[in-house]
Amino acid sequence: MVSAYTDERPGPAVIALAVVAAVTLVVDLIVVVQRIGRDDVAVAAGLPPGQIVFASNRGQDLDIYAMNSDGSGVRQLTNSRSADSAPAWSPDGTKIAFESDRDGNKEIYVMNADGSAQTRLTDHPADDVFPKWSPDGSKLVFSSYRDRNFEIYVMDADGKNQTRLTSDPATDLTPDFSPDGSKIVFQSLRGENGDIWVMNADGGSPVRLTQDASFEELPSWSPDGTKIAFQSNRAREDNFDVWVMNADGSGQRRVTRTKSDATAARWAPDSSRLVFQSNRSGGLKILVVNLDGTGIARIGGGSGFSDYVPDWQRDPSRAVASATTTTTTAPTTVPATTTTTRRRR
Ligand SMILES: [Ca+2]
Ligand SMILES: [Ca+2]
Ligand SMILES: [Ca+2]
Repeated sequence: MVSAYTDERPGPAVIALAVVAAVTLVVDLIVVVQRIGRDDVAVAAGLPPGQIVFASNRGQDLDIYAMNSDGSGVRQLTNSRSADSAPAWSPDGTKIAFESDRDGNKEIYVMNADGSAQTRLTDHPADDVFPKWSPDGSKLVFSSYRDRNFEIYVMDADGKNQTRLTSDPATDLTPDFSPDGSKIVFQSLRGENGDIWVMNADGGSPVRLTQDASFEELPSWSPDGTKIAFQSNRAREDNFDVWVMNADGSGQRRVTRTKSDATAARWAPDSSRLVFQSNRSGGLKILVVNLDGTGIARIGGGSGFSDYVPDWQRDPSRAVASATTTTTTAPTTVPATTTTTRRRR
């Protein structure tokens, strides 16, 4: 199963694999120790306001948290014994859509910004993943495997009228609306490797925006509508960086030049910079970067756990009222080393 943004859940223990995993972990730890000190980054300051919602394994498993854009006020929003991930702010900042396998397979859920009223929107045995809101908040676009390959679907924000927008045997994933609501950008493997495509909001007139033999994934449309961020390994095999292009596909340029993967980029509410995840300091951290690649800094985070898939609240006037600040506890799961499915050419 392709999952471009969450780690695979562990299967049954196999002794031989466990030995290999243990050796790999030791090697990884040595690499991490070597990197700490030379590859860490400053703590972010002076960023645009607004809450950043993200997934983290800092508790017992993968749950959804929110924090201020300076990393303060971390609050745990979900606490299920399952993997809750891919959180997405509603445009008005009052709700968060997310995916979870709490009911046996991945479904789309929505909750209030304080974590209350968690409600399932999809109900299908196949995986339903990666929700994103329409600009008016009336619809959610997501990916579903219900057709035996991933297709892009749209539904009303209450889960009604689930409608398929793509129809291609290739994997179609990770959609995101344009800010004017007229188009949807997504990643597709139609070209044998991942590329970024855009289509009309009704699924018509799909156009391929990237033409590179590497993997282009996880597109995110800027709030001002002019640009699309994505991740690509075209610069170096097996290392993903954040890239940005104009909304018509022109002007593709690399933003990050990190030693390890920089992935899952989303935009600051003023389109001035990007928030993304990177394992550059051992365990995934949430970082910010200016569009010209300068100003890389860390938001929140800590040692011994990973923070994933950030999404920046676009209406910062909607601060979350309930501020039950969580205490960071020792992790009980091994931090994932990457959230990007490795698919080699
Ligand atoms: Ca499902
Ligand atoms: Ca498909
Ligand atoms: Ca490509």
